[in-house]
Amino acid sequence: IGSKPCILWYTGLSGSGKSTVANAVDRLLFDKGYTTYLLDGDNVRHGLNKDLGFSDVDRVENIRRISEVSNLFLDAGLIVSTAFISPFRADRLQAKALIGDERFIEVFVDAPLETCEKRDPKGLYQKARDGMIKNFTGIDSPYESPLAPSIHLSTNCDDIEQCASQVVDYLLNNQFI
Ligand code: GGZ
Repeated sequence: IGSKPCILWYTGLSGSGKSTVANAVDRLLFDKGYTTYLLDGDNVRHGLNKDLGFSDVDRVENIRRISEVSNLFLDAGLIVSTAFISPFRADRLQAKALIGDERFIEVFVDAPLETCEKRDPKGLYQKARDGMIKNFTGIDSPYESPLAPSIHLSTNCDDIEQCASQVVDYLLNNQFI
């Protein structure tokens, strides 16, 4: 069924729940009959961007390519979701400028660093604390929180289903779906 193409740009720390929420939202949209596509580390950093690491320069390029690819999917008429840390405000602004203000929905997946560090599903925070991973976001590489996100989710207060329905409600209320 028809939707107004838009991009849900999830941003937040590693372990904040970006991919989990984005997948839950995609499932809800799919069940309603919408055509969606989700870009995340699994399908982008292992393929298109496998030449990139986690230096500032590489993260900027990571986000630039993701913005361009998202824009192509938007042209195809899909509801696109991207789930990357995207730690730099300037890069998110650039993505927004490329994609267009009216169809760029910034979703801040907010959880305190302590919470993310406690979750540590892949043990990466521990490795970063032990100095085995350098430039880890939140530890020795910055995360610049959105100042005025379209949607602000708190994954330490609300569960995944509650967060996902906040996103779907936003899409409904703003006539994207
Ligand atoms: C941050 C890192 C790093 C460093 C590997 N810093 O929890 P994850 O594992 O699955 O999500 C993190 C993912 C971040 O990739 P992004 O493409 O989203 O980052 S960015 O937008 O900043 O370009 C984490 C893993 O990769 N990871 N090393 N140093 N996260």
